[in-house]
Amino acid sequence: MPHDLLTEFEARGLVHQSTDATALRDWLSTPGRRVYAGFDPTADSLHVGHLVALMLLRRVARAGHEPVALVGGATGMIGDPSGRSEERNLLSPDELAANIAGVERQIRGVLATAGDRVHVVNNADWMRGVGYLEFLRDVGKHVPLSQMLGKDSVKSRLDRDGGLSYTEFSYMLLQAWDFVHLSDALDCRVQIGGSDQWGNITAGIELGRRLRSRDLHGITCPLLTKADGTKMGKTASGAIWLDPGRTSPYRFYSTGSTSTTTMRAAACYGSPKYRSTRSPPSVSSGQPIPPPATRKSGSPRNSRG
Ligand code: 485
Repeated sequence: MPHDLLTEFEARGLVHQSTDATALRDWLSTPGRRVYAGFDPTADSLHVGHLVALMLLRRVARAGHEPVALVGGATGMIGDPSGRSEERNLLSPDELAANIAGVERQIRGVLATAGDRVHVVNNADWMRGVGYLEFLRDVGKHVPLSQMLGKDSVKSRLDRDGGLSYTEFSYMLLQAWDFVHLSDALDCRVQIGGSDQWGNITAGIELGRRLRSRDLHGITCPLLTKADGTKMGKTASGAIWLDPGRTSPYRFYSTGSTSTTTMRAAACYGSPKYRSTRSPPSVSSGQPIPPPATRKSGSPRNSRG
């Protein structure tokens, strides 16, 4: 009997928004359900923000289900505008290939001990060879413009100088199609991601309903934030990479312990009782570590992004 994954995520403070909880629980009450999260190869290493999603995938396996990690070989060619204030530069084919290899290696590494029912897929495998006209007819035709314009990732950029290109605007269609494709190919009906992914996840859910009359589900987790509450990513002050050659283990733990989410995420690893039984890693020298900021709560559930 698998344990209730949604309840566990909630108890750990790892749910920011979700689709209908009753339907989700019902779907996850049967073992062996596939749950996916996607990772775009924007660098040759993942960073600590991605680790939160990878740990959720490990929990998916522990709960008796099958994690699906998607490497965005196709979406990485475009670049997700979600949570970004500026247009991205396109990566060269060589950069992309190196990034895909690095990201895939790390994903496999983190999920290596998550059991033998781990799936690692690359959306280039089903997007390569899809023609533009075919995509417009089969996918674009079923997505109302009003829905696309209503997404935060689009609205926030349209209001700014520079706006966003048609290419980045179209990104959500690719991710939406991935979800439908994975529901066809693997019967994968649950997608997880950070809170910035809600718009893309719900675009897939709506497409699944329109194209397949199928119920797809989504869960987002809070974004990893720094002690000052801002998003922890590839910032000017430097990302916290998973590649030990980029961020040493020493720096990883000393910086990570200033983040409440990292500590919560770290607590997720060891505890059977949904509570941390470990103290954060201690540092014997170097900069003193400021106390973590308290988490802001009260974010809405089930609202549209
Ligand atoms: O079908 C999919 C194709 C691509 C993606 C997801 C599903 C990637 C997604 N659009 C994305 O950009 N994710 C970010 C990334 O890859 O860096 C981060 C999110 C973060 C968390 C993490 O991936 O910003 O919230 O979801 C795993």
